[in-house]
Amino acid sequence: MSTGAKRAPERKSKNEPEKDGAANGENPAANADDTETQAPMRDTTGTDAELRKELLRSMLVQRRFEERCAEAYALGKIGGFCHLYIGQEAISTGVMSMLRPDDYVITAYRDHGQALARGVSPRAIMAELFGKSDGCSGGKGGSMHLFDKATNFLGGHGIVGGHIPIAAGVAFAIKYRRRNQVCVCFFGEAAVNIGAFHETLNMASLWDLPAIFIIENNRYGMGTSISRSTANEDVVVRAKGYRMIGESVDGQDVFAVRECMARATERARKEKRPTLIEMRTYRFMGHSMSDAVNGTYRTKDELEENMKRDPILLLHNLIHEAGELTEGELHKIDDDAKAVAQDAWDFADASPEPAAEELYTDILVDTTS
Ligand SMILES: Cc1ncc(C[n+]2csc(CCOP(=O)(O)OP(=O)(O)O)c2C)c(N)n1
Repeated sequence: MSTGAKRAPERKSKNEPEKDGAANGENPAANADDTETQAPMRDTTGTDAELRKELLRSMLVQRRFEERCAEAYALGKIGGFCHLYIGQEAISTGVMSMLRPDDYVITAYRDHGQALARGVSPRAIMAELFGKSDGCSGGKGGSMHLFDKATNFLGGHGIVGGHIPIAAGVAFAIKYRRRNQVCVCFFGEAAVNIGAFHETLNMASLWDLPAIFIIENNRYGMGTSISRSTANEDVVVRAKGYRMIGESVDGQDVFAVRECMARATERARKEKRPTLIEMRTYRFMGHSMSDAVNGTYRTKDELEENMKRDPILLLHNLIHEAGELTEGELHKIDDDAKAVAQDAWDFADASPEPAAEELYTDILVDTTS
């Protein structure tokens, strides 16, 4: 199986999560070199071979789906903005694997992988990207606005940080109704400088809300590196300002993601306490489909070095070395993932355009009367 990346080297531990999980203001990741040094990936989350296979399948579906998105974009089948998640799949897969179906998920515009991992239909996602009527948002939202009521997937939001307060509202509703669901909110590291992030963390802590705030730190906001935009690169230390537990984990390691999520969901369900988690990752593509892959803001060498820690490759190697699946079985999972993407493409292609009257539905003001 080729994911476009090379085999991951063994790494020594440089950034173990803090023992008690509390942010202490000294996150060693903050000033890490371009490529992190990490302990070899170990499964400490109690998965069995079947679940590990499922985690790999989930990540591969996202990868193969988005490779087809890039192709469809080049062919003009997808228009508007389109941000690929390639390289970050261990986060979506690891997080969703620890949630219940009745939990809530809300995210920013880099949302295809998260929607797929959450269980939104690949057909409905691709149709949405193609702007077709069978899309999960009726073909009117596009890439950045995937919604799905059945899986409690609340978007897909284009304004950086704009959805973070909504997550607190959802968590408030959970608590008000005396339920024990959680609301997971994903955003990039650039959003931690937005005022709404700080206001939300303050209220989530003050009101003991069952929210889990996940910073996907891929180190760049469009073409601006975190070191040029953020006075304190230790993004998770912000939790301390709001008397909240903060953790920083290796986002390329699906088991590290799962472990951290186990603690955060328990805290949210039992104690109704929020958590801020930094998941350290890297995006393998440009910011959006209109950017070059590495651009002028990062070097090809940096990109290639980080691709050695392709999350899919790390899990593939672990499963292979444990002898759980043969090369042939691993290929089969990949072929199946490609078939899912092809099926979604065919479905989206055949789906009709939204009717012209749809211009007047799903809007706040009724202009028809
Ligand atoms: C309030 C606001 N300001 C600026 C933009 C333009 N913009 C779109 S994406 C982006 C970078 C965001 O980076 P990050 O939050 O780290 O997420 P990533 O793209 O890395 O996933 C910016 C500045 C926007 N959409 N919203």
